[in-house]
Amino acid sequence: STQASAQGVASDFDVRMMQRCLELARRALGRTSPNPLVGSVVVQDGEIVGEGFHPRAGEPHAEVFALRAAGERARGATVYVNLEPCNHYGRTPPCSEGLIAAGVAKVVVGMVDPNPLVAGGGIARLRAAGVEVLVGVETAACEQLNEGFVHRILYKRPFGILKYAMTLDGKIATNSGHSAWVTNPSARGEVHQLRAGCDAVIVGGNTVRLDNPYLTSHQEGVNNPLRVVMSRQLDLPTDARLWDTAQAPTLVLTQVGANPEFQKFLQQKGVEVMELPSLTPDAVMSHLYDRGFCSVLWECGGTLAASAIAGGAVQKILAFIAPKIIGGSHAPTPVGDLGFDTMTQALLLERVRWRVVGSDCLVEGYLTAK
Ligand code: AOF
Ligand code: ZN
Repeated sequence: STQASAQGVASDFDVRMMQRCLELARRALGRTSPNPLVGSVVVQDGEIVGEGFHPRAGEPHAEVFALRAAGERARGATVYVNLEPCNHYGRTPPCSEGLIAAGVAKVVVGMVDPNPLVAGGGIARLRAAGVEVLVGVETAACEQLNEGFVHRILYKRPFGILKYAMTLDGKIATNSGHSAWVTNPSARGEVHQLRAGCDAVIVGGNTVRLDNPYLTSHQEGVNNPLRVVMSRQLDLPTDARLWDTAQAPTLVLTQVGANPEFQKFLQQKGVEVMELPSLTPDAVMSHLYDRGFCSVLWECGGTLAASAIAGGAVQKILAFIAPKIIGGSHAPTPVGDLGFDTMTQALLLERVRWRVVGSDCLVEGYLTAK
């Protein structure tokens, strides 16, 4: 019937409302893990009568805030939400029941929740109660916003992003290790924004010694990720900026029994130190999963980057390329030895995008497990 086909089609208005959901969801950027970023809008007679977003795990879900704001005007309304409403008792009660109790007529869902506790159950529950449900509006944008959450749910590891900045001749620093700066200020600004959306940023000891980075988001009121240093020997400087934990917390991961004196020094500085039985990228990601993290940024040098890639700890690559030439036969490159001898072994990026950032170029793409 005409009615059935009309029900299944998203309008331009639906698209705009879903984009509004994503905008609302992003207000909690970097603060919701292990939960997803979710925004919701309640519409009555073509007008927004309530909005909400999920502020952090343990707090009510987006739909609850939006329904509260709409009050009685939720009856007969259409509710937009970028992730399928939940149907389980977690830290909070099921949103499916809340939507049914509020008497909404229709729910428009951006994407199905991959969480096995939900996974289509929320949609089925709503339909069983006679609520019309439209699924799949702005799905690609919804999936990208929560790619960390989705990866965490599916693989029981945080989503790993490797970010690096290199010159046009493929170097991340000069022969001497100097690297401030490869890219222009607007590219560095993008990196700060990227950090705001991540739960942790990881470097190795070499980056601490050579770059002495802050690894913060450099902006008031936005999330700073946990700064993680991987170091086997703890042969690290005493005056590193990362040991100042006033701006953001720091975690040093090392191997069992490493440099007890330095461990004590770090702890006195307020730096958390943890010994892992084996200090591999996967062991680190496993630990960060246990902490409830969704997205982790690798901002390390080439040696650690290669082992993170080889260890399956990198799902996405962001390469900033600056139109500079520095040469140097010993100048470090973004990815160290992967043990490949022929071009046929090359890791191929998928869903590749290019864009200009100031005077630099950003290449983004996804690695898939071979
Ligand atoms: C929604 N809207 O705003 C969020 C959802 O422990 P809980 O009760 O917070 O449940 C967490 C799970 O609920 C999370 O893993 C995800 O599947 C879903 N999150 N769902 O409908 C929201 N934050
Ligand atoms: Zn919910």
